[in-house]
Amino acid sequence: MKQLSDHDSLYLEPRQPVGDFQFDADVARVFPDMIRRSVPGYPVIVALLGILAARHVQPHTLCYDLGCSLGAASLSMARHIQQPGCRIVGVDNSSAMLQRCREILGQSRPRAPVDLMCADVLQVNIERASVVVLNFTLQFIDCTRRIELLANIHQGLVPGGALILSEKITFADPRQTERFTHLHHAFKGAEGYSDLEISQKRTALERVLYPETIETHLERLRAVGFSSCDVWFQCLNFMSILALK
Ligand code: GEK
Repeated sequence: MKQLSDHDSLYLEPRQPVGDFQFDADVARVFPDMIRRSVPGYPVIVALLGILAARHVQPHTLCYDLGCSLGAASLSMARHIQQPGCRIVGVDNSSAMLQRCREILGQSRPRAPVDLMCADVLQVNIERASVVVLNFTLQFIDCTRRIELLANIHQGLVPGGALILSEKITFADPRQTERFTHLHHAFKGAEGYSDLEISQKRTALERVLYPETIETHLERLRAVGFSSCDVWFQCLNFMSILALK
């Protein structure tokens, strides 16, 4: 069986200049290793996502995994969902990520069917959804368009449906942002990334990933109509919210 993921050494050598981060074939090849060593708590979030999804999924509905990358959240949902007639829809706008996702799904034979779509999440029509997952995807969407995406998700959810939103976050107090950023970099160092790798990756993400505060996320979710919104996971400057329609 083909190895699940290569070791991430993409930013090991000096880059001049450091270009913007892209979800290309090189990233797809190392992605599981990259995200596990970069996002503290990622394996816990993915494991719990499936359990949360199973709690809120309704029979004969769709579960969306928006920005599905290699399908980790889709597979976690497929592992736990018991309701009849459910399909999972994985959406990503990177063909390289989806190609690798297809290979992984082919090897995993998920219990619930997973359909993949190569599309911009802003263009997808969400319908008959009982669960929608945005696992570290909203942070890559233009801030001015985030409300439109969340409103589209809310209208496409059935009553009682759930959105699971995981994001890198910032804090109203810049000293707290600095403290947690420092700790996050220490986490990456402990995971084997060098100072150069950490700083080049940070530069690559600067114009691509825009974190917001927990308060901004909660206010926007309430503004589009979610009735109950709670943070269910936080580790340093990463968190996940469960929002119910
Ligand atoms: C996981 N959820 O492993 N439309 C569609 N896809 C997009 C868009 C967009 N506008 N912008 C970014 N993406 C996954 C991890 S990674 C998070 C998600 C990270 C896609 C992008 O191609 C990438 O695959 C994913 O969102 C973000 O649970 O790398 O930090």
